[in-house]
Amino acid sequence: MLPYLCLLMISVAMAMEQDQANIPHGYLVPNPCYPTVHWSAVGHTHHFTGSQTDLNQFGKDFKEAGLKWTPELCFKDSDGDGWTNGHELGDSRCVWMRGQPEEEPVRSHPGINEHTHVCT
Ligand SMILES: [Ca+2]
Repeated sequence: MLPYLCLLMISVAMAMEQDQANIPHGYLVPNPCYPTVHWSAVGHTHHFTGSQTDLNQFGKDFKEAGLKWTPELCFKDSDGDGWTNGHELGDSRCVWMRGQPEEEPVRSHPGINEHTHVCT
């Protein structure tokens, strides 16, 4: 049982790394509760673990976009905080492409509304 659990955890971690590379600043999204900690599972409700059952709205929108950074996903405000996903992730003009440097710094988390999120 333990080897299967380890394989599952490794495959989840590898999938998250692939997903992080598909969005601007995917490795640097700040945790609204702990600014010095990055939220590595950006599309999930928990900052470092991810499963298909705990997707936040950005994760659902990212999945709907085919796990790619598209103009539609970029211009969307997934967490409803008034800022587009692109603005929060440092791509206000929605021109970023995988592997390219970002034009702006990351500002906030696109799937966690900092105005309503309760830190526990
Ligand atoms: Ca937003």
